[in-house]
Amino acid sequence: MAETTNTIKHVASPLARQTLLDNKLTRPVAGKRPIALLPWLQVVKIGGRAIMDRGAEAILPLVEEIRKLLPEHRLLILTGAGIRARHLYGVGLDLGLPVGSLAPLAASEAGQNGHILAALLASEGVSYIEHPTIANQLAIHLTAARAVIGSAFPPYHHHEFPTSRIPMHRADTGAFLIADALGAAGLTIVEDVDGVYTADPKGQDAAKAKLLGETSFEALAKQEGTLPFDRALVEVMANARHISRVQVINGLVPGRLTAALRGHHVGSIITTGAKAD
Ligand code: GWN
Ligand code: ATP
Repeated sequence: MAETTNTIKHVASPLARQTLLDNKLTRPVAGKRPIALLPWLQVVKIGGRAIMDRGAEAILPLVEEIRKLLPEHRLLILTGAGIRARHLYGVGLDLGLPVGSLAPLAASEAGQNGHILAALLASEGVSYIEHPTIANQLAIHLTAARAVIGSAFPPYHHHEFPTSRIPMHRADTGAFLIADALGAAGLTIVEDVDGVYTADPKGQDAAKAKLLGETSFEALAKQEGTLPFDRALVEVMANARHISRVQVINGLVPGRLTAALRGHHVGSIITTGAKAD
C-alpha cells in the first residue's frame, strides 16, 4: 500500500480523499460483509425477570441442563437484569435521573445475575467474564472453558440515546449485538413463555394471544403492543450482518434449550435482515 516518491512516504488509502458521509462512495470499501470471528459460538440470553428472579425453582434445572450441554457446544451465556433494575428505574426516574445515568446502574443488575449463574457453574470451569474481556479475550477464555457468562446489557453507559427515559438498548438488544458482531452460529433467547405471541400471553388480551412459530423482524415491527424483548431489538435485527435467525424459547420447560441448540424448532424463530449463507 505504501508508495515512495523521493524521500516522502505516502500512505495510500481508498478512503483518503472522500467524505465518510456518502454511502455510495464508501460502499466499495465498507460495504462488504465482515468476517465471522467466532463462527462456532452459540450465544444464549437468559431472562433476568423470566428466569433469574424466580430463584432456585427456575435456575437449578437450567443450570443442570447447561451442565449437560457443555460437551456439545461452546457457549457465551448472557444474563438480563430483572426486577432489581425495575426498582432502580422507579427510584431513579422519581429523582429525575437521565437515561445515561440509569443505563449503567440497570446494567450492573444484569451483571449480578451473571455472577450468580457463574457461581453455580464454577465447578464445571465456567466463570463470569467482564465486558472488556468479552470484547478482547473471549477466544482464549473459550479455549480454556466450554462456556463463559457475562452481562447481556450493552456497555453504552452515558452514551445512551436521549429519546427514552428507560434505556432502549437493554439485555436482549445487547445479546444480539454481541452475537452478530462475533459472527456467532446462533442466538437463543430464554424466556418464561413458549415464544413470541400476537399479544402478551399473560396480559389483558391473553385469551386472544396466538403463538408465532415463525415470524420476522418486519412482521414484529408492524405488530402492535408488547414483545417479550426490547423493541430496539427489532430495529437491530433489521441491520444484522451474521445472525439470520433467533429462537425465543421457554426456559421453564426442561429440554427446550438443549433442543434449540441442536437446531430443533421448539419456540418462535424470528428471521432477521441478515442473509443466511
Ligand atoms: O461489575 O456485575 O463490565 O462485566 O454497564 O460498566 O454499569 O463494569 O460501570 O468490566 O466494565 O456491575 O463498573 O458496571 O455488570 O458493565 O464489570 O463484576 O465499568 O465484572 O468493571 O461495561 O460486571 O459491570 O454494569 O458488566 O453490565 O466488575 Mo457488573 Mo456490568 Mo463486573 Mo461488568 Mo456496567 Mo466492568 Mo461494565 Mo462498570
Ligand atoms: P430481562 O432479561 O430484561 O430482565 P426478561 O426477558 O426476563 O427481561 P420480560 O422483559 O419481562 O423478561 O419479557 C418476558 C415477558 O414478556 C413474558 O413473561 C410475557 O408475559 C411478556 N410478553 C409481552 N408481550 C409478549 C408477546 N407478544 N409475546 C410473548 N410474551 C410477551
